Amino acid sequence: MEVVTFGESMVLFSSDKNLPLEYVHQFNKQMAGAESNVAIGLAKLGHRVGWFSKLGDDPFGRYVLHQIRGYGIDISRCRHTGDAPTGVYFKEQRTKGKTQVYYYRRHSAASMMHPDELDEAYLAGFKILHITGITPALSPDCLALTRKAVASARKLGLKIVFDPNVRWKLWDSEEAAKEVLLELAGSADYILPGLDEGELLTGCTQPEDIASALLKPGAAGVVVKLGSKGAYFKSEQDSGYMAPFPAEEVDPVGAGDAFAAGFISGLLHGETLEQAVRRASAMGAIAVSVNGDVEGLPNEAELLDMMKGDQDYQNVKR
Ligand code: KDG
Repeated sequence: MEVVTFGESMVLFSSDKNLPLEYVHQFNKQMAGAESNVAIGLAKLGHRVGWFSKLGDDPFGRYVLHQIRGYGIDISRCRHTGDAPTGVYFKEQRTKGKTQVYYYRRHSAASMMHPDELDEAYLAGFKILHITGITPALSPDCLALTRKAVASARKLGLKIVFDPNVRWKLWDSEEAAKEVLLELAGSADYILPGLDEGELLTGCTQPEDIASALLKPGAAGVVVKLGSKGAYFKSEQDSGYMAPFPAEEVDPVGAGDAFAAGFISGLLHGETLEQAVRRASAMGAIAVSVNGDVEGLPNEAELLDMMKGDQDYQNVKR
């Protein structure tokens, strides 16, 4: 197996209408979750992936599980509980580009994941552990589980890819978020912050300074995601700006997860940091141009076609 990730996946209800939710009468049901988005992105590219969580013993839990299993992702370590429900959230789009989310996930089944339930022997079968800053924000036990998974991965020699994925609705304070996320960044091999997240973690405002501050001795690379402006990457040996792939933005949610999936896929293909960031950027561009977190994600052939076909693409190296 290649990549393992874990976290909360929820049922997402969204509307086709750009209206405040109090005026919406019909909702579309989808499945969402940052870590399962990454797992699905990777599985669609042909990688062998494991994802685990804790789901409620309810119809939504079964729905989430069926969806993820349907992509060929190993869900053998996923747990169920009758003590708490599967999390749910609603997405409100008032105008194009103005999206709000409303979570109904406090005390959800996933927030009850426990460090004692981590199967370390299972982790040993993977090359890469992907984690996000969402899981440690779910509960003290989820924080302990994340810490334990990171420690196990380091012991077992897995590479760790960390996406801070700050979700302010889940943290009590900026200090609490910063402390935990910096700790996790300090244990990761690859760190993929957005510009705002980089600023939160380092106090720096420029991508170059953020990357330098996060690139502790021993980390293999930092990639600062700059949205429609592309990305900045840095390792001990290499650094540069990656121009974005052209994309018409329909739904930005899930773009960071697609970016992470592309990046990890590049690592698994033995690509250089720059090449992996190019793959990541292409995935991000594809994700923003489709409504839904994962619906638009490509298979390997489609991704390569998209990357080849883009004549205007320029990689500006500095
Ligand atoms: O990155 C997309 C996620 O934000 C979405 O799928 C829901 O996992 C989610 C979260 O915690 O917001």
